[in-house]
Amino acid sequence: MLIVPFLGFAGSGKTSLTKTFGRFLEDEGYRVKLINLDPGVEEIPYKPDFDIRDLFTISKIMREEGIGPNLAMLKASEMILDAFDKVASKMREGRCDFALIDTPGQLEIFAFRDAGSEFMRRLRELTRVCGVFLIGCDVASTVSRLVVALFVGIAVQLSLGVEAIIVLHKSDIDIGGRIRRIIGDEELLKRELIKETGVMVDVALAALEVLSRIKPATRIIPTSSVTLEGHEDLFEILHEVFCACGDNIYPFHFIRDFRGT
Ligand SMILES: Nc1nc2c(ncn2[C@@H]2O[C@H](COP(=O)(O)OP(=O)(O)OP(=O)(O)O)[C@@H](O)[C@H]2O)c(=O)[nH]1
Ligand SMILES: [Mg+2]
Repeated sequence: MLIVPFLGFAGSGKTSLTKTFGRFLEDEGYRVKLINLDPGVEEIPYKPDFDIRDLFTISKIMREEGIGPNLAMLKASEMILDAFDKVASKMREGRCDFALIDTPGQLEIFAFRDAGSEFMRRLRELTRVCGVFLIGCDVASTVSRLVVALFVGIAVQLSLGVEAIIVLHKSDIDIGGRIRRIIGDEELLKRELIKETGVMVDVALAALEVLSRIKPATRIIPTSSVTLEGHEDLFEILHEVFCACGDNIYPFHFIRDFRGT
């Protein structure tokens, strides 16, 4: 079994890609389990095999504890960790090739909290884990934002201790393919970045310097839950991980390089 957590900014398309990629895998003949770990979501467009909302929801925490949504989200991240054994036993039930995990809307409550990295550590003890980090084409309204999003994608992998394939999601709105050209060509990315003005450009340039050290190991796939672009490519990369006997797609050297060890 390969566990695939979908990670990304709020609204980046995690839930949609969990649904369409899950369906894609099933059509390829794989046994797939869909796990919803977002206690804040109102409606999900797929039938989950495990739904954290059966245990608690954000509105229930708010009501019972008399707290606001942000604090409730923080509490929820601990409660998700407490539910680990239930999630694990659901994944182990019957046969399963891919377990796709739809993570909470707010990236930070899962990716940058101890509970999130502990959850991932326990998942890795079960079997192989390879995340998918989504960058929605709608965040790439400026090149500096795109670079910062890429940087966050790497930071999330380091914080969670899990490798992830970065996808440029909602590729159907990348009319003319400008964003995918920029994201796939470091020189073009730099040229477009320095055309922009404002303080974000300096931040993005610094981020780009770090990224250029790790980017050779990173292939970014355009995906869309509308046109289904990229599902095959994503599958191929995950399939390599699925078939690898303990070898992962991305050598962990980039993490070592990043840490300078
Ligand atoms: N054009 C386009 N829109 C998409 C795509 N995938 C998702 N969306 C839209 O983006 C919005 C957010 O999608 P979700 O799948 O709910 O994203 P999410 O990351 O799960 O959102 P949260 O869990 O609330 O953070 C919805 O309006 C989707 O219809 C896509 O591939 N193309
Ligand atoms: Mg969602």
